[in-house]
Amino acid sequence: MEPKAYLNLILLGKKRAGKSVSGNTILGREAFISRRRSGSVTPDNTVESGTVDGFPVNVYDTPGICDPELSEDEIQQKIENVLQRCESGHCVFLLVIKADSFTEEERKTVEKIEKLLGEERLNKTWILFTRGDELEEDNLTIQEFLDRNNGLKTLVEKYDQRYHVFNNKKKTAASDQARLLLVNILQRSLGLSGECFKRSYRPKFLVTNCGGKLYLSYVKVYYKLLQIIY
Ligand SMILES: Nc1nc2c(ncn2[C@@H]2O[C@H](COP(=O)(O)OP(=O)(O)OP(=O)(O)O)[C@@H](O)[C@H]2O)c(=O)[nH]1
Ligand SMILES: [Mg+2]
Repeated sequence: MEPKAYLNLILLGKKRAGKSVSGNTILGREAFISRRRSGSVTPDNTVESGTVDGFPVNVYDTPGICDPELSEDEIQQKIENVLQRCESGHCVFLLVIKADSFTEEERKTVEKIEKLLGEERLNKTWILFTRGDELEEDNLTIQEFLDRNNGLKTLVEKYDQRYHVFNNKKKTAASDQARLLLVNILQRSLGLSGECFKRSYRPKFLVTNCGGKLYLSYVKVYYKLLQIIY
């Protein structure tokens, strides 16, 4: 039976940014194909369904912007197709960017995606940084990393701090990472800050489980009751 409440997550970004592998982290399985060596992999839109901690999601993987194997027009067409297709449900767009230097090419890629998305969808867009493992290796928190990268810091500010970091190499923690992403998204979608949750809505026993299962269950209840996500 088609679940009543589900979330469409649409992965967009430059080629090799880590879209497919991030989709795998979200779904907790090898749903999308990726390749280690250079060269683009995802030639077409693909959708895979699953759950994050019991919460139903559809994950849309898309071809990378700047993919040399596809013309700009082809890529644009494919992305427009996916945007039309997914919007029968609640959508969150994930702009996948490597937590690395933000080159001019990357900046232009972001601009292209923003143009394709259009003003309204930008409010439902999150930046998903990949390569959290490399930040860890460099002993950098995401905040320290952003402080050293003006371009990305400005971008994150533009998105009103709607960002999340994935370490796609850490398969063992995939479900925790996916759950935290979803909690962040649902919390923001419901317009509830952590503080507001703590003070007004959350019964005392939930306070100690802020990022954990109970917290997500609680958000889920709200989600189901209110059906107001976007
Ligand atoms: N170290 C590290 N590597 C990552 C991470 N995420 C993705 N990668 C690597 O980046 C490469 C590209 O990942 P994909 O998921 O295939 O990238 P994509 O954006 O789907 O690429 P296209 O489909 O070609 O546009 C692969 O070698 C991944 O293993 C991460 O968090 N850490
Ligand atoms: Mg891919």
